[in-house]
Amino acid sequence: MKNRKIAKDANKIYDELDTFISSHQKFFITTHESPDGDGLGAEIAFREYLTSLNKTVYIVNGDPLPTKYAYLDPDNLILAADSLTLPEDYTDFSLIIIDTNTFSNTGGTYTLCRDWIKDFFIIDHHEGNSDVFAPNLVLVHASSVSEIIAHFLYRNNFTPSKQAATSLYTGILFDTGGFRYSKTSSETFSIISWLVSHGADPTQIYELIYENNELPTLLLKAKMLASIESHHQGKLLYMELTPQMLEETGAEFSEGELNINIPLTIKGVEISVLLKQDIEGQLKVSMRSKGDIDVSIIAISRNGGGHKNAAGFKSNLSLADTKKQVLSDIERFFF
Ligand SMILES: [Mn+2]
Repeated sequence: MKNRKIAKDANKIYDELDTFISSHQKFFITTHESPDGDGLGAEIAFREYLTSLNKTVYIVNGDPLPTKYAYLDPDNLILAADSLTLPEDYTDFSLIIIDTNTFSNTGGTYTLCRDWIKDFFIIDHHEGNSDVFAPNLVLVHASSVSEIIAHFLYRNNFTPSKQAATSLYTGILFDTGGFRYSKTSSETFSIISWLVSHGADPTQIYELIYENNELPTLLLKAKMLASIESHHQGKLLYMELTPQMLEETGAEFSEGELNINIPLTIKGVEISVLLKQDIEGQLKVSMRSKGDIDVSIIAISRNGGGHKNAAGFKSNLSLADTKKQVLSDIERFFF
């Protein structure tokens, strides 16, 4: 019965998204900084859907497409906010924000649009309290924004191309860690079945995401693992991803970020903390937890966001001071 209620609520907000789409003709689609497989896959599929309705659509992101996701965008549809020449009628465009509920998290797109955008709509699955008063489709029980959009397209009797099905499958696979994380549900698997029936190839997508790494990525992982510190009798593992590590290995920042999940594979670990900074980027803190430990409390208290088991925030302090601060914040879970 619980699922029926969720389905009913979702239908109501799917209607709101339908209304938003039908009341606009021109759209920018964007996702958060350091875009991941979920945000990117959802953008590609949602663009295809809007295009099928004869809408004008540009995908505009604050950060470039990570190399490993090039297969999601063979036609180079994803544009860079910092080098975009706005169309003459740009003020007619509305904005669809995917996989974050905070406009400012879209980085370069926020800078590009914040002064003139009249309407935007948020599609997301994260908890957090920013911008939620804007029109939105936020389903925090969903495994991924790709799952939300796949359900929405299915409900609207849309037939996805193989490319769109592949993109949405990628997003769900990525955000569920290969159908393992706690929000993986029967609804996830039923929509996965639909995507496979429209051409998403599980073996091929698995190989593209998980067996397509470059040597620098492995060398970066080695350096990050070497930085691990154990706290609270091994319940908390702390790790770093520094600009120096990126310079020494030549690896991409987005590859290093994924290593935050590795400490959770160790027996007895309840929280994984990663301090990460791209070359010339801002220092960020990412946290992952198991079970009932709600790390989003810490992220939100530091003006960040996320959900119970995965959250983060940006820091303007030095790495050493940020480390001290977050380790102190986290003590609340162990005393
Ligand atoms: Mn996501």
